[in-house]
Amino acid sequence: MTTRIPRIAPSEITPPEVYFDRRRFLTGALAASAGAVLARAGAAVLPSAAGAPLQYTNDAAESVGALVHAPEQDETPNSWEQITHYNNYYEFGTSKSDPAAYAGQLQVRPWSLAVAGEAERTGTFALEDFLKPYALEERIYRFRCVEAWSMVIPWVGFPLAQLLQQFKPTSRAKFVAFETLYRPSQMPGQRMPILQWPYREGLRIDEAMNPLAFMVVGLYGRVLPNQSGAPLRLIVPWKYGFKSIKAIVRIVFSEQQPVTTWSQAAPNEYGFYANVNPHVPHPRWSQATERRIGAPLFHERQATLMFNGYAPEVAYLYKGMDLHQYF
Ligand SMILES: Nc1nc2c(c(=O)[nH]1)N[C@H]1C(S)=C(S)[C@@H](COP(=O)(O)O)O[C@H]1N2
Ligand SMILES: [Mo]
Repeated sequence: MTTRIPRIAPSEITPPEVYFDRRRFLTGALAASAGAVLARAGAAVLPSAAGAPLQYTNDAAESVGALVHAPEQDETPNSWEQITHYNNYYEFGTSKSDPAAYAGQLQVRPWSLAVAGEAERTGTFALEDFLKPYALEERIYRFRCVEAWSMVIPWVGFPLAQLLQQFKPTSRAKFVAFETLYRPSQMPGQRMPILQWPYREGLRIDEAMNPLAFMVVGLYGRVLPNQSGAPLRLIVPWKYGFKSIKAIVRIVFSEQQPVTTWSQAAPNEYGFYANVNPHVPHPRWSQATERRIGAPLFHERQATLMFNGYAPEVAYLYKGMDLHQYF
């Protein structure tokens, strides 16, 4: 059973302890009265200002709280400050502080998205129209970068599976590919040959249909800041972070496995599948453990979990595949 509870986002950036306390409070206080208010599905409204409060309709604990649970790891969400000041976003530079410093210059309005390829519905859509069909919800996911650091992040968005239901990929579609905006005038990293721009990623259709695959427009109940991938990014919590492409402008359904930026740059280091796997080392470093961002200095590294702790939800996707081959 799903109860939908309207959420009132805090009016300022709130420390995680307070934020999560308030959420528990709201759950109790509003559960009885609020059912009807946002019972209609869809009609996501995305304010244009980064950091503006978002409306969403669930409590994360009800949404996939159970799926997120991995008691062998610390599940305390990272702070807004940590999540938005330690980033990978090479369009703005290769250092972790570059995105927070330079992504503000990117104009994320107006924004349009193209959907193409093997689907019943295709076309180009203004962001506002594109988002209309979806009810936003919150998901608290572990996030694991291939560089062996990790965070816990409260995202706001909608399941990628719902997007597929809207555009109806045909039976020929085996993959879905995503492309980031290419706009060197506002993305200084794109003026340098760091990667082959635009950044591209992709999933198999059955991976995209998994309920954990998530399209993100918000963070901590607020509109996503630019450095986190505004206005729309992907989050695939059981895969290394580079699969979670930011600032998406194009989605293509295809029969062939799409070329992805990192596997093109270094095929021996970054595969198409890129499932988090502590047993398969990266050629230059182990994946057995990870550093949780914000952990106290000299704190022990924590063990990395198979599929980042989401094995019960996603292992079926890879039955019969040699996971050592599909790094
Ligand atoms: N367009 C684009 N998307 C991207 C990247 C990038 O450089 N450009 N970096 C990826 C990598 S390596 C990681 S770990 C995550 C980082 O997301 P975060 O900065 O929100 O933690 O974004 C991914 N998505
Ligand atoms: Mo990453």
